Amino acid sequence: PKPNGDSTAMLMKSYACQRRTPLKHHNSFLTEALEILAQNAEYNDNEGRSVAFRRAASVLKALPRRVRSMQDLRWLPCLGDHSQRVIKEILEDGSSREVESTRQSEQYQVMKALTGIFGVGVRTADRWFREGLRSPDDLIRTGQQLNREQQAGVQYYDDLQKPVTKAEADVISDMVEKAVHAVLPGAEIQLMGGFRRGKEVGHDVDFLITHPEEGKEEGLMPKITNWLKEQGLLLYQKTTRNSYLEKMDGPARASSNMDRFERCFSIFKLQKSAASCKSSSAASAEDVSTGRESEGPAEHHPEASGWRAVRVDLVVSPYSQFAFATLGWTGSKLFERELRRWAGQEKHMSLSSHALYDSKQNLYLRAKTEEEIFAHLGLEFIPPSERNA
Ligand code: DGT
Ligand code: MG
Repeated sequence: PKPNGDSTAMLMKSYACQRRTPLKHHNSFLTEALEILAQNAEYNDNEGRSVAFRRAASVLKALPRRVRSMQDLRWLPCLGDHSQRVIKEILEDGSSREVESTRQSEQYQVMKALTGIFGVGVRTADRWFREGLRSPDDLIRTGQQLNREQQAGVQYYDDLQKPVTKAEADVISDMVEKAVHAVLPGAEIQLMGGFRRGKEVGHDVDFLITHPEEGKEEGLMPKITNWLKEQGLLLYQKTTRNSYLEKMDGPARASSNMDRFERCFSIFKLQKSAASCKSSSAASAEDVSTGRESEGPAEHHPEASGWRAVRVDLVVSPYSQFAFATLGWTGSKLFERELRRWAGQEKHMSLSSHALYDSKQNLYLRAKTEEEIFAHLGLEFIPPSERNA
């Protein structure tokens, strides 16, 4: 007879989109370690290795109990040799030498700091690292050429490093709702990303905006951003235009991870008194009333001012694509990746945030809800709170 734990392990499905992954789980002592190796592989431009570690971590997140021995892992999918070695060492010695030396390495720490700047990707960070640059301050000191996005990233670095709380996300939601309804009554706004999955903090706040009358959403983004600018609520924004055309982009492009909605990468100015009156000191509340926040971003001292900068992503979707956009913007990133892999490898379909294309039938499968998309894909519906793969 098999010990109790084996039955859950044997039933563990191999695609993350077939499993329920809660936000809080029992194995963060292992998943954090594996995710450091995944992150490091990303910094070294090794996507395959990175995904392998992330898939291994994700399987452990779905387990109903803490892993105590290698026996517990016997029947689990997605655990490669390397991940197993790391897990074994942590179970036996309390930590993994490879993980600890990665965590301590200069390259890992510098890449983390530099890619942590809004507008800086792995490639740019890696070039700067090889040129001897170590921190956002070094970029300013050495007079690096920065684009507008990176300038904002450096300028608001300290604020943007601080996690955004759910309370702050709720205040931003109210601001976005006000802006959208001022320029297009009847539009619908949905909080996306990590907060839709139940996270208590995030690195940004993501919103999806649509209107039940198809076509009404066209040209909406500039109106929203103009309204926000007039109210003095925007510190930075860059809008990219919607460039999705079904005929041209259709199946070939549908599986690509970047979507083509009208999208605004922005930085909001959030009054601290609004969201964090519980946690902020009386002194910072006073700063607001004495108008010290109007000193302007160039002299922004996060601790002293009455406001903070928050990264906000706005996406506008036509109503007919709203279900796909909702599914695509809820995450987690690994869950999304696994959905697309499942669609392609198991169903001969391509899924994007715009559409689902069935290559066998040569047609687009319509959907009004996320539930319908899971059904098209032959998957059991997984609610957002269990997509924390
Ligand atoms: P966070 O913000 O770090 O707390 O965590 P998330 O899960 O909110 O991650 P985030 O904000 O980077 O992205 C939210 C979700 O939106 C993510 O799970 C996948 C999706 N997403 C992000 N960027 C793109 C994109 O360019 N295209 C598509 N289709 N989806 C994206
Ligand atoms: Mg997010």
